[in-house]
Amino acid sequence: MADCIFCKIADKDIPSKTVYEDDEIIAFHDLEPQAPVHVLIIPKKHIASLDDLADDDGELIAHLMLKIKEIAKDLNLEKGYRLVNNCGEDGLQTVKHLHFHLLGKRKMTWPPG
Ligand code: IU
Repeated sequence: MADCIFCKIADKDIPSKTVYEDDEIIAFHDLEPQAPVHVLIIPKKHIASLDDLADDDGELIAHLMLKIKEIAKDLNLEKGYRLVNNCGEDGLQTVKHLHFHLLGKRKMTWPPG
């Protein structure tokens, strides 16, 4: 999508610190990390949010989820991590391209803000 910053990252029009990439997804370091490790995992295909997933996106999302545990392993998050998806206005989603935050290397707190 022309105006989408994460589509531009996926297309390499904007550089990112990529930690994993294949034909379907890309994972890169967040520009404003909220933990010592803060990586965003996105589908390359533009999907605005979790709410906008279509029934036939199942394989893509399963692929993305299964890669997250590999990425966590590659990033040495052996003590655990948090996976976050902010969806919509109340979820405080700021970038309207589906993404999952992978946060690690610090003890998280609960409940989230
Ligand atoms: P959110 O779930 O939509 O609130 O998160 C968007 C994230 O994208 C946020 O953590 C930003 O720091 C991050 N980000 C980025 O890494 N690079 C960018 O160019 C932009 C946002 I715009």
